[in-house]
Amino acid sequence: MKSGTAVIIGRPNSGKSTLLNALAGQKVSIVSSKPQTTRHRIIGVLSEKRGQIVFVDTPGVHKPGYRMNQRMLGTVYEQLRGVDLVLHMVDGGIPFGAGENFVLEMVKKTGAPAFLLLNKIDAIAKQRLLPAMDRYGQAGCFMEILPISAATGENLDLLRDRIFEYLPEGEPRYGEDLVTDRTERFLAGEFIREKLLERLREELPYASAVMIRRFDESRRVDRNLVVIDADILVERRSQQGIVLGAGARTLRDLGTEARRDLERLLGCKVYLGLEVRTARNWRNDDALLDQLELGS
Ligand SMILES: Nc1nc2c(ncn2[C@@H]2O[C@H](COP(=O)(O)OP(=O)(O)O)[C@@H](O)[C@H]2O)c(=O)[nH]1
Ligand SMILES: [Mg+2]
Repeated sequence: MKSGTAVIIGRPNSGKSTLLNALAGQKVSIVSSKPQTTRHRIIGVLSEKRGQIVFVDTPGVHKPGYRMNQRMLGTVYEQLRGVDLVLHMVDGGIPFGAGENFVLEMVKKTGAPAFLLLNKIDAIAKQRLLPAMDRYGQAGCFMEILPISAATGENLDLLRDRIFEYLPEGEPRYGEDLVTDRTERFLAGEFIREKLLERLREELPYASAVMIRRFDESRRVDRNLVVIDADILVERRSQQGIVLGAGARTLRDLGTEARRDLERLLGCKVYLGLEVRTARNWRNDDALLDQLELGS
């Protein structure tokens, strides 16, 4: 049997989390059009007769400014140690540039076999594919260059086949039912944050976080109910108003949508209590970042 780890790296918004979910067959990593949606290392496990692939999703690679971004980039570097395969993902619609070169240099440094995944081919003109594939071919460090669509699933069967070819022989590391190693409590915070990101503009997505205060399963078996209390953290009082919206309607709608997703995730009823709280400078507060399980 084949068994190993494939780390997905790339710039923000290239489609890494969408790919992870598609390959894991379940939503484990949240997706949005906002950069910095993924702040953690998330795994998605694919188990088949021919073996097991542990996919690792990572925060997008970009220049670190805040302490949080430094810690996130640290997470990426850590994941690249001792991996069996690197999947460098790019948005096929964006021309090659300095940002992409930064990722390319990271890939080269790992010394592991690497694939280049040219994503979003559903949205780009076919005649732009070949030149883009050529450009990455020149880098000389990719075993495969594959055009894919994480969103529609195009070429993902081929991708799986190629990955299994390159993985070493070995025993599966996780049970075949395991899809991710993150706790339900952690995923709950992420699912709420996804709904928040969909509603927020500009700087606010970066300035907000979700902290789960209570994840109470005591009535899960007899009443089929999980009670979740969460704080939405923002950096300024004025941002609190934006999250609440007129008559607290934004927060209420967000809560309704998040609750539906959570009920699907947990397979039971969910009571969700949301509050908005100002935590100035939380992005530079190591104690808070620890509580949010953000890097180390
Ligand atoms: N058209 C198209 N959009 C995609 C594809 N994959 C991802 N996206 C979109 O690109 C945005 C960023 O996706 P996400 O997975 O969060 O990217 P990440 O930041 O690299 O994890 C989201 O709006 C996705 O819906 C794709 O194959 N085709
Ligand atoms: Mg992501």
